[in-house]
Amino acid sequence: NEHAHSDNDSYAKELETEVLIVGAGFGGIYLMHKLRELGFKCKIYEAGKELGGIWHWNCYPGARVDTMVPIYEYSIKKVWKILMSLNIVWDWNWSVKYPGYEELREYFAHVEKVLDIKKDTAFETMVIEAKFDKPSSKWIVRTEDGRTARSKYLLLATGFAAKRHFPDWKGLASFKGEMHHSSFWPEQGVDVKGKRVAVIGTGSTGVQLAQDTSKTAGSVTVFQRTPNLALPMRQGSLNAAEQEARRKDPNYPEVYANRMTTFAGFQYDFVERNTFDDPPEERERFYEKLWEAGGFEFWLANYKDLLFDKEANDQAYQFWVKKTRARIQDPRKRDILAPLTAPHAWGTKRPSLEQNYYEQLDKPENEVVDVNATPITEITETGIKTADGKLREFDVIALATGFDSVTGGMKGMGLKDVDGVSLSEKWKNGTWSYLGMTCNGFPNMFFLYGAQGPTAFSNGPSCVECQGDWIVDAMAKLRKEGITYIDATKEAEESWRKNVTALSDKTLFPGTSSWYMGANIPGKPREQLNYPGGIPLYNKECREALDNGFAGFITA
Ligand code: N01
Repeated sequence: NEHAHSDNDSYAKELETEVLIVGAGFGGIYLMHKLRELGFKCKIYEAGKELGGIWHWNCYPGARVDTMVPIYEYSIKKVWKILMSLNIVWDWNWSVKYPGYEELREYFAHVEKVLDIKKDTAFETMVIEAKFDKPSSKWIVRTEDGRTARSKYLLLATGFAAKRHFPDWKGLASFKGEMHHSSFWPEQGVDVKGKRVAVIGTGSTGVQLAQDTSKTAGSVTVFQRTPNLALPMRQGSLNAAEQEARRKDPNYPEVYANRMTTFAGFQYDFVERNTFDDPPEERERFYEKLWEAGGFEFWLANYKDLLFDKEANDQAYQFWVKKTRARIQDPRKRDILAPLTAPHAWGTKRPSLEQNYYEQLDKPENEVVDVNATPITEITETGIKTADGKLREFDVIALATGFDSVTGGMKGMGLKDVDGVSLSEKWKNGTWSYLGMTCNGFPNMFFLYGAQGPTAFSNGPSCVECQGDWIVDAMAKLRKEGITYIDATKEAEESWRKNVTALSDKTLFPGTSSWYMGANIPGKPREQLNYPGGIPLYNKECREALDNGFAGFITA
């Protein structure tokens, strides 16, 4: 490794740096860029081979973002001081409203051209331990291949989906065909033409995988535990000239600024009316309008009580079920994919954006297996066995079984606090953080897009920029005030956890078994893992802590 990267000192066996960032996705890149502008010396350790985080890992068939561009991109505008010319990251034209992984990878290549991140990044560098050394007041970080980094600050930008989940089915390793987890799909792809494909799981990933592979596969069998209450994406192409013209508008940056004013960091927000404020015909017209607009509008631009009031929520479900059932001819599949009774409050699990998922699964060669009625009991050499004793044979099995989301990545990094206690021990019975960015006992460490931040309830880039700006401002303030040590207090953590829980308890989220609540991993504590108060309130709470002289922190 050292030899291969001799021109890049980020791979040094003993690395000394002011700031070590872990992860080179949206979050890590943003932090590096902003900190460099302020003169901080930064390095990134990244487990993958390229920039892009989840878009580096995700190359399963149909992988595509469910958030519309340009709000799913950086707001960064960079001035090259030496050349005195302006070079901007947002100067990028997309071909479609919801780009696929290939195009997102091109975007990250463009980001690299402008921001020059790779020269300070060590790829294929997996962190296995990080502990704070009290005498030197430095983080000592070890990598899988035996390198060590020492840094004043440790910033974690490892995302919420860094640890894959494989259910412990009997015989999982015995399958003789091709079997891949969605986030570890072979780069060269898998030829599914004419083949018998199984997709296990119907989260955002499973829906895209099934929809896409069914175009060419001989047959697709979806193993569904919970129906995805998916929404029509309404994909559309985008024109370069129009995008360029739009960017010339002096008000264009408002596109990004507006994200910080909405609950989920989108371009739209819940309306200021409750569901039953409107008479039935008007409500129907309103739902219809959201439905036609497509994307997440039916979720995030809906009535403001959608995620708070069970009866209001059921109105939305009834509309969804009527629209969706009309698209499925096979009565058995219709009942599995879109049951008349809501399986959970609508929108308390992440709805997928689909293009023709229901029509594809409706085709006679494809099958939907309800694994609640007949759970998977075993993976055999040739296929998947269910509780009714039936063995279905396959050439390819796609595991779209998700992640030990939000906390799994950070728990798996070997992080140790000032007393040598591991984060996985600290979080064994539940998650404690302060502001969703710091942890008591882990001084000079900040994380973003993780536990108890807006994370999964937010557009990724919006969350990253909101939290990233806070971290960068906090570090600048520490430097200005000559503070070299900062640690969240236990009390601050307790009250942040209470805050997150109280906000969550007002919503319908706790009543649904979802990865938002940690419920997808056997034995994982059930708790709200994301901050459910929306970006504006979150930002206000975090800014107050900063403006009030690092309230909730011990500094030295
Ligand atoms: O993972 P998931 P994902 N037996 O955890 C099922 C983002 N993302 O990779 O719902 C049978 O959502 C499980 O069933 P259930 C996005 O935020 C974005 O799809 O727990 N089934 C579920 O159906 C997303 O939410 C994009 O009952 C089992 C599925 O596996 C997040 O990442 C694309 C099982 C896992 O779904 C995670 O999405 C992809 C078992 N033992 C991902 N265990 C876009 O923007 C699990 N399942 C498009």
